[in-house]
Amino acid sequence: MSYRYKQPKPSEITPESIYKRRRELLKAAGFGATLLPLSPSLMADSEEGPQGSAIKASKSPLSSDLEPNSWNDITTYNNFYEFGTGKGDPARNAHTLQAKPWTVTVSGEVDEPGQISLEDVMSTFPMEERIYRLRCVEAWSMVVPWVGFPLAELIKRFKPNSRAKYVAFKTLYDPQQMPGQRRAVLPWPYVEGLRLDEAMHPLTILATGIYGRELPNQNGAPLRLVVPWKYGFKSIKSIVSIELTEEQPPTSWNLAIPSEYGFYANVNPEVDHPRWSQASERVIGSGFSLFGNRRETDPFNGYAEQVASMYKGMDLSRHF
Ligand SMILES: Nc1nc2c(c(=O)[nH]1)N[C@H]1C(S)=C(S)[C@@H](COP(=O)(O)O)O[C@H]1N2
Ligand SMILES: [Mo]
Repeated sequence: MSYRYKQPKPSEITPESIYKRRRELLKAAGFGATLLPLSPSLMADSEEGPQGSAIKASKSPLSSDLEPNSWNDITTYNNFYEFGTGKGDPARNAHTLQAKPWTVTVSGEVDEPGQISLEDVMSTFPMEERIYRLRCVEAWSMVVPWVGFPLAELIKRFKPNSRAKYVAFKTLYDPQQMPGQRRAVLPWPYVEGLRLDEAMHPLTILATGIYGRELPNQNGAPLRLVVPWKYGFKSIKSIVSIELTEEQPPTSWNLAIPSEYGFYANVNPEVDHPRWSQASERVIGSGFSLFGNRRETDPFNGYAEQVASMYKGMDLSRHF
C-alpha cells in the first residue's frame, strides 16, 4: 500500500461553481439539517458539510463517544484501489460507480439463498449510528460516524445451515465502472472473509451511510462491511455477494502478499507488520503539527473486552 498522498481541494473534485450551486440546492431542499444531532464542532474543519440523501438512524448503544473526523477527512482520504492507489484517487475517480440500483446475492450454506435489493435493505433493517475508529494496517486511523445495521440481521434472514463456518464477501467487478480493475495491483474482484462468529458479532455492521447521509462512492457505496476490531482492509466496500462457506475463504490482501496480510487481521500492537511497527498510529486530521498526532494502538482497536474471547487458545502472532 502506498504512502503517497496529496489531499485534493474540493475544487479539484468538482468544478467550484457546481459544488457551490449543489450546496445551495441542498440547502433549499431542506437538507441543511441532519436527522442526527451533530455538534457544530464536528464539522469545524470540513470544507463542505455532509452531502447526499439523508438516512433516518437512531443512536446505537454500541457506538463509541469518540469525536468523529470531519466529512472532508472521511471522504477525501480513502483506500479503494478500484479507483486508484493514492489516498485522494477515490474521491476524484469514484463518480463512475453506479451505486443505484444495487443488488446483493446471498448464497452458499444457507437454507434460503437469494438476493436482496438496496431498497429492501433500507426498508427492512432499522439503521443505527455507530461511531467507530477505523485503524488502517498502514498505521493511520480516523473516527467515522457510520450509519448501518448488524450484519447478523441480514445473514439470519437467509437461514445459515449447520455447515456454514465462514462468510465470504465480494466487491463488484466491473472495469468500466472501476477503472483501477484494469491494472493488476490486486487480484480482482476484491474479496474478504470472516469466521461466522465474527460475522454474527453485534459490533460487525453493514454500513449504508456516514454522518446521517448515504455513503459517498469513495467510501464503498452503497453497502460496505465495517469490522471495528480488525484492520481497515477487512472492511470490504461496494459488496455484491455474500456467501456462507464451510472452508475459510480467500482474501485479496492475503492472496497478494501472504507474508504481510493474514486472514484474521485483528488490530494487534504487539504484532508488527514485516515492514513497519503497529504499536502506534497516525491520527488523521487532528494534527496541530505538520506531521500530525500519534496515539498508541489499542489491542483489538479498543474492543478487547467484547471480542478477545473469540480467539481464546489461538496464537495471534501466528494467526495474524
Ligand atoms: N473493495 C475494496 N474495499 C476496501 C479497500 C479496497 O481497496 N477495495 N480498501 C480497504 C482498506 S485498506 C481500508 S483502510 C478501508 C478504507 O475505508 P475508507 O476509505 O472508507 O476510510 O477500506 C477497505 N475496503
Ligand atoms: Mo487499510
